[in-house]
Amino acid sequence: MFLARTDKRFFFLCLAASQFLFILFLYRRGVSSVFQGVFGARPQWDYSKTQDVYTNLSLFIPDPETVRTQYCPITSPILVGPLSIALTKAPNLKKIQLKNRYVTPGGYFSPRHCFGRYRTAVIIPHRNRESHLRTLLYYLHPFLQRQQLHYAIFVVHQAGNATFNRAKLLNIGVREALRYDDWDCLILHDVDLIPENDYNLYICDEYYPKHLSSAMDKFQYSLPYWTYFGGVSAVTPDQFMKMNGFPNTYWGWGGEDDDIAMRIRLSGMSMTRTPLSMGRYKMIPHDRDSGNEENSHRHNQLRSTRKMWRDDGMNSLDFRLLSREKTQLYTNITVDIGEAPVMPTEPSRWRLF
Ligand code: UD2
Ligand code: MN
Repeated sequence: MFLARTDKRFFFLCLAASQFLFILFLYRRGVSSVFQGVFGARPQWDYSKTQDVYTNLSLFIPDPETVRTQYCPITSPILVGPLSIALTKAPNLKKIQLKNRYVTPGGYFSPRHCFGRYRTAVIIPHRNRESHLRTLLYYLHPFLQRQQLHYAIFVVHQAGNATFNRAKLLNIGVREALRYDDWDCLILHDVDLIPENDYNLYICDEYYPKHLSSAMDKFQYSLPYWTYFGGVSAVTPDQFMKMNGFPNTYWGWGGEDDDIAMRIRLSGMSMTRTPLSMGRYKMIPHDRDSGNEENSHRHNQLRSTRKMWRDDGMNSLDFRLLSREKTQLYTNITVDIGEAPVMPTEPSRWRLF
């Protein structure tokens, strides 16, 4: 039967409306769920069923007789997905060491039965957060071992009481970490963020900087805004140098993450992200630290990123190294990074800082 012209119109209108509703239905859990729904990828993770982060690691106790002959598989066979995380009490260092017997001084690890396919350096900016650091080390070491990475952990410690400078510490961490090994991937990691899913691999995207902490509990497991790049990210040394590293001039809390997001674009790259379903993190609850007060210049600074990024970064990095020390669970780098300059009110003069 042929439909009358008005019936036809009504029919197509209904069809379009139902398709629109269907897309809205898929979209309610984020863009990645549309692809998963349509292309039949991995089902949503069930975060009510979690496993201990040390599960199965004992399967990889090295046999002294065995000689490594092969690379580890591309995807580690012992990943478990959602992990149990308890943030009540930070474990002591002794306990963490006992649980991670194959981590060598400096916080190094290399899979024993196969050659690690990826070389990853984790860099953590730090001051006065010892209990957070212990919690992170407790969860991160087994997490990285499950992924069968060749890795090391570097903690960059800002000495003194001057205003904190997260991005400058990360620049220093990169420069220092590259003295130790030829890393494929640099993971820039807040001390208080614990990954909840071990399929969130700590390896880099071949082409673009990657944001790993796409879904944090403090933002109800969604992105606070589209260009957000705070928390945990992964860049190759080449990508890092291409954007001249991070800015050195953001003293105190805020703004540096948005500057980083802008320099990615300004240097001709884009940003990739772990899908929200996997990029989940718990942040250890905390108040704002003293010495890390809000940076009141950040909005003005962000207006001049376009002019500044080529001059402010790895090529202008200067600091005083106070010590390099290999502790059992990480390499500690203590630095004097100076003090926040008194900012002139005229933004065109900021180039001098
Ligand atoms: C958010 C971002 C963070 C950064 C910051 C603004 C999240 C989860 N993270 O963190 O990436 O963009 O805003 O600067 O949204 N730290 C110390 N000692 C201090 C102060 C800071 O170790 O006294 C380090 C530590 O690694 C910490 C990080 O700096 O995780 C960021 O500082 P924060 O945790 O106080 O700021 P937060 O949670 O708002
Ligand atoms: Mn925090």
